[in-house]
Amino acid sequence: MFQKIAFGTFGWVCVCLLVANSPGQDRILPELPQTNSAVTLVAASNPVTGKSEFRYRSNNIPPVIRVQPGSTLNIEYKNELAAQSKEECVGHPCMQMTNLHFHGLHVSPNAPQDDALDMIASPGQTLHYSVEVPPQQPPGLYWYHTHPHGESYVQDLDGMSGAIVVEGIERYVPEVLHMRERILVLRDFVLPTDKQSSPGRRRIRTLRCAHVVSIPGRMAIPILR
Ligand SMILES: [Cu+2]
Repeated sequence: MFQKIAFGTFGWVCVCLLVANSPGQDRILPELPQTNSAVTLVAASNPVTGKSEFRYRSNNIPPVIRVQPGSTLNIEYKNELAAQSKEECVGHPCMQMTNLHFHGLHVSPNAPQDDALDMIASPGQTLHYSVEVPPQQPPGLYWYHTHPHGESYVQDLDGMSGAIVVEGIERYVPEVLHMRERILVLRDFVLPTDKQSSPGRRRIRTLRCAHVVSIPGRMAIPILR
């Protein structure tokens, strides 16, 4: 079990690398798309694997969403998942419902904010989020992921998660003001052999985020949640 988790953590998608020492190392992985304005996010089914994924600007790499404390996060979230799922949720084909949860943000649980119970989109439907980030929201790294009950563990393991950066960390740690930033997102995933495991063991849903700043020749400073 422990080995599987460790492998999953390191074996998946490291979206961005933090090293700045060598110009060549910068090209190992691309920069993540980032946005600080209204976002249109799409839930779609991968035509090859059948797995669920986020689409953003015609790509399937979830963006880093950057917000200021005291601002409003506007997201249009379209469910374009295939009506018939190739995946299994709790013993039956997934129903392809989806929504968003804003992990760690101190925001309202009522629609149109962080309402994971009543805001649900079936295929063909769109949700409109308008999330008011409080002025006292601590700066740092947070994340968003899907949260439809009974289905979210499959969607999250498919990779439907991304980072949220609440700006202003330099007010608390002035040393990072001129440092280079990299966002590191590591996700667990289920190995094929895990299909023989009990449901409890398959529900590994973990995302590790590292908000990283670095300068050439120095060790980076990760800020983990
Ligand atoms: Cu969460």
